[in-house]
Amino acid sequence: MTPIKDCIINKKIHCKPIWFMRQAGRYLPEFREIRKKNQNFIQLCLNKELSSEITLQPLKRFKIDAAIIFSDILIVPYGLGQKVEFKKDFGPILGDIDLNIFKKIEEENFTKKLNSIYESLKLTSENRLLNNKDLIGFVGAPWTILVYMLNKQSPKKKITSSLFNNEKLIDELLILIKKFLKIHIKNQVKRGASIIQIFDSWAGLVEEKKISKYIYDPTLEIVEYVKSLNVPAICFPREIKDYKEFCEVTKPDAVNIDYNVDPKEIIKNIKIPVQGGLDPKILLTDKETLKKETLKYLEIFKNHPYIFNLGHGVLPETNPEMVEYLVKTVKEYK
Ligand code: 1CP
Repeated sequence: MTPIKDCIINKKIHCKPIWFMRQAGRYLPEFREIRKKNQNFIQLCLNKELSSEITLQPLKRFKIDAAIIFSDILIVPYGLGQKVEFKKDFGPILGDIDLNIFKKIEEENFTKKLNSIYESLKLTSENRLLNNKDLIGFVGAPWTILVYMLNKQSPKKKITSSLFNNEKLIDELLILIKKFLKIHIKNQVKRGASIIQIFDSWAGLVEEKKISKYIYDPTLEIVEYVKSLNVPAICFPREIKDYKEFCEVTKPDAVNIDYNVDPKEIIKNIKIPVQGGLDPKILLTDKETLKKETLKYLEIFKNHPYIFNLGHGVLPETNPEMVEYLVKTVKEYK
């Protein structure tokens, strides 16, 4: 059994496995080198050799316990037929919503369009660097995908409050999103993903009275689907107000906490395995601070199944040496 599965399934507390959200990406010079020559980000995700190479880059540098497939949560809207582009120094830009187009997409066309990603998973899972390590597949949670599809850009830049006025459109869209997220999950698992992480990066934006409709119900449905494939589901409901309630309702196998929550409160309230928490900005400070903050999480979760990770993705300004130091600190902790 891999160290992460040992933690999630057997609830082992003695080894603290480690991997990072956004562990492959712009902070690595070897990634920037490939990216420079591949301006179209979606096409890069769809290049199975390069995608597999990028997925393995962090494993060549660091003693981490998992690879996460190099792709993006917005590949699902792309597969559905919405235009998706990534503009330099701006982020994603999506095209208009056309339900008539989306409704015509069948499982077979969708799978064909994204087939290189599944091929990349297969290629990566066969690589010897993956020996006794997990290959993490992922999706965006239905709510976060809905936000990007309707807002057509990152809500960090701007969010229009009237976006959620058209309930009929939203209801239809949610059904389609859930259907295709499940297909994407199934395809990833078939080709070698051994864990599925569900990123709800914008969970914190939901109004309290809409939380069941937009977060709890659809997430539970996706978590149950992942479990039905015999693969663990890790949820990351970033900035959700109540992690305890979220875990009780959606029942993931493990939960990734964000850096705004107090880990001491989490340990009191949450029984399932926990992942993450450390503020990625700590990696921009110095080794002493990094060690102190890392040990804080390790001490708090000493007697709890805990997978070391961050409270959000590795920042592009991060020095890879700091990541290496963090891994060393976790691996040497007894
Ligand atoms: O070079 C570049 O400009 C591309 C930067 C980049 C990268 C490396 C983007 C654009 N996506 C990715 C890869 C990616 N995205 C991975 C690969 C695997 C790994 O972790 O190493 C994963 C898991 C994601 C997931 C993802 N994409 C999320 C969820 C996690 C999170 O960070 O909250 C989200 C929200 C996205 C959307 C996205 N993709 C890229 C950008 C710039 C954005 C927008 C982020 C925002 O709205 O602020």
